[in-house]
Amino acid sequence: PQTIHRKDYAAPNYLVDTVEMGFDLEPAATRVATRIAMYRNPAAAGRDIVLFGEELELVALRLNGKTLAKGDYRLAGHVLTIPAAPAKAVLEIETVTHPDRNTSLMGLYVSNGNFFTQCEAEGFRKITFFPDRPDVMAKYTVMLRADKKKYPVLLSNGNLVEQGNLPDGRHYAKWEDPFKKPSYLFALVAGDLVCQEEKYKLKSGREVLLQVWVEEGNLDKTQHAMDSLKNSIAWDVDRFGLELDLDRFMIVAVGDFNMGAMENKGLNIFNTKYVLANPRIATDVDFANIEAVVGHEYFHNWTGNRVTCRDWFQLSLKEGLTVFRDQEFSADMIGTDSGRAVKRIDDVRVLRQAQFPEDAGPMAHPVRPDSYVEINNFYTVTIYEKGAEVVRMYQTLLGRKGFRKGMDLYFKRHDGQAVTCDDFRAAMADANKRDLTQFERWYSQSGTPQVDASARYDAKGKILELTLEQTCPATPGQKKKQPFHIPVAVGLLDAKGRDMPLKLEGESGADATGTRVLELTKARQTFRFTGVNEAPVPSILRGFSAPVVLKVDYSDAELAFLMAHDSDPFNRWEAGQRLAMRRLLNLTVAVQAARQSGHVVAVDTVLNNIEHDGALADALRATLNDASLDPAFRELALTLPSETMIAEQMEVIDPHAIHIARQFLRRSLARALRDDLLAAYRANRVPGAYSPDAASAGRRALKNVALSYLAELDDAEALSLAQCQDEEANNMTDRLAALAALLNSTASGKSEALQGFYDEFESEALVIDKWFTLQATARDADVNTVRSLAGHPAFTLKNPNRARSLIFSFCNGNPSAFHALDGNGYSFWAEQVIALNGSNPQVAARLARSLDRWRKYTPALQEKMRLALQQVASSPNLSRDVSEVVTKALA
Ligand code: B3K
Ligand code: ZN
Repeated sequence: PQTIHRKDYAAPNYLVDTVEMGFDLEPAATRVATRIAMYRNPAAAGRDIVLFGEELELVALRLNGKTLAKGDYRLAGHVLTIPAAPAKAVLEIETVTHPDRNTSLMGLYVSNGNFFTQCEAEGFRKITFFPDRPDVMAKYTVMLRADKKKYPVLLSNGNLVEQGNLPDGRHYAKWEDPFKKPSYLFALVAGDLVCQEEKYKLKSGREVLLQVWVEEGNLDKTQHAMDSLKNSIAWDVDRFGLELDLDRFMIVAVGDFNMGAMENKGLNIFNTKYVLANPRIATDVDFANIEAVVGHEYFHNWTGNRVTCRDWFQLSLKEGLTVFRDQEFSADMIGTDSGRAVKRIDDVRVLRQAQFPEDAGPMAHPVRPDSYVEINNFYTVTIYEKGAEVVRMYQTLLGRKGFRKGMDLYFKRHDGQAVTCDDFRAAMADANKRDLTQFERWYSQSGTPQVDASARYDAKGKILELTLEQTCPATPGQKKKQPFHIPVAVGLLDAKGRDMPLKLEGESGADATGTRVLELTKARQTFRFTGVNEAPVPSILRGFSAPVVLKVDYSDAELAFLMAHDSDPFNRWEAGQRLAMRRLLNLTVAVQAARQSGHVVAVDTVLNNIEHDGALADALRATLNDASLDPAFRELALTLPSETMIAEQMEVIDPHAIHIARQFLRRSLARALRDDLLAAYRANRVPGAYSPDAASAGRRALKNVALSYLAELDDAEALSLAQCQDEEANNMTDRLAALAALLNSTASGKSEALQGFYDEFESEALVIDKWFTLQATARDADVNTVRSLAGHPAFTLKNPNRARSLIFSFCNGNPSAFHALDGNGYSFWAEQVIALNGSNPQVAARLARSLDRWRKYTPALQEKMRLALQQVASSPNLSRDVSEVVTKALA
């Protein structure tokens, strides 16, 4: 397959004014008539019209009214070229597609009998031939025709301008989108759906119609999405002065969907997982995710749709920015400072768990990549989450007000345009009269920078010298890196744990107490704080002010001190994680040593004999019992770094040793904190009707983490707590937590509990997904468990949510079982990747990434992983998607 390079970007030869489309919707063969009014682009040299089309039957092609004969155009692969075309060209194209055979879920497809589209990134070309690239923006008018009984609802972008009946029981609807848009934002939906709708008054006084469309029977699950939409609309006005520009805004839920959701103009299409919720079927996390994703897609209306990307290398221009916006939205919805901090910690956990490994592996790429084979492989945590961190750094450097000025200038300059990440950076720089030249490296250099910090206190001179040194590891295609522009937020704590005044040498004026943002721009820099009256404990990278790995030599005592006192909640949490990580790594090494000396059976005894760890338990107890702390924060503090996170800290990954070590630490903490955990469990029951608000969710989270620790002890009291909770719970959060605790214990009656759960929720697909995940990630699950679940009548690879619930959950969420020494996990993985490759390349390529880090594992596992990768690489009919992933992994 061919590699596409950013440096080869060329403006399109022709631009498009208007697009008129007519659809005759039939599952087996849908006829599409398209009329494109084009004109030669003065900014381009070429005179050929270049269109893309995939898996289409071309029925007719006319240029300015004249039918084109075979010799008048060239069709090579997916590219249709009309050479030396006139300056103004009206193209009429008739194509036929086969939605019912479309298992890739790109372009026009059928899900549960209804029609849906997904066009980003390059799905529009599966509907018609078109200059399907984001820098071609046009106005669309769409006529939908279909059987009225089967498809009573016909939706597309923009406003409904006409509808009526046709002969033979058919009907039509005509939609007009008043805004120019790139083809990737086109959408249609046709089917038997119902909606919850509301008229909503904007701040400006204009009234808009909001609708959430679902299948009949799901109307009891739309309220939260509707509330989230209204909150999003209000928030974007308050925070960024951005108002909804349409009279009508629709969200539609679909059960078969490759990703989370899609921001089609005025017609957002969502995975049911991010729309449907009520206390019976959705967890607190589901409720929070729905709010975030509804917000995310809505915010795209400005950041992505009104201002879009010039080319797909600029994807983070809209995604990084929009993730940043949804993160801020969710934080503001919680409203409290501690809530904001909890949200920040959650986001950083995702970054570390998923993006740091990506940045250190074979698929590492800059936030603005230089090349790709398949663009769908670049909807990554780097583009999204690291991209959001990059946007956040502007705000950290410029302040909230300065950031807002930059946003205002960005829209003033670029509304209605397709632009680049450089344009965004220029708006931030110009609006604030700042030089952000060096900041560009966050877009062009891949890899996670490391910052080494060391402090030296001069008691005589009352000076604290803080030296920061940055490096960045080599990544594919990038051996040497230049220094980044890194905002490092720091504070200094006195012996009582209070923030000290901060004044850098040579500065005049009042001292700022609290936090200050240092700008690290060189490879090594020393910052000298003056008037520091006692030796402080520095708190560095507060709020995680940059996406870097911070190395500091803290003693255990200093970490415990920061855990107890830091005014910055992020670093307070971070100190606890550092302390826990230290223990976990020591324990892992001890497990390996014990194994080597033949003590396989006596690992526990060996671990019990290594220095007994009171410090961590004491620090966690203090946090657990500190009623002044937000329960949600205490839950995060009590949660140990995941096995994946521990793995990333090791030179050579030994998943089994990690698992044993972490389990050991969980058990010993449970023993040490038993009474406190029981007390926390009891104190944090939430009485009364269920509400997903952050405060209640935080209490449930703390209660349930306490339960999961207690269940490690396998004693009668803990198990009966879980059993009671399973029986009495009035919501899915508590149900699942209880069931997980039981499954991971030695309690009897597990299979009855699972069966009962299944029977109760058989008709709720999203809950059955949870049922599969629960079993795939259970502690005693192995590849045979998963194989037999894959044979369950409710399992199908064709539905992405279901495939993810079982296969992905096992391969990515149960490391010690997946990496079984016999390599059976890897053979299973290879089979599934190959099976998915045939039906849905995008989802297959996601699964293919589970072996990204194979070179970091123990030699025995490495070899087995390499064989599995090769098996996939050499299988026939490999999609571009999967091929790119495994080729890069093996390179
Ligand atoms: N923009 C879409 C993602 C499309 C993915 C295409 N493979 C969802 C989002 O980020 O909002
Ligand atoms: Zn997005």
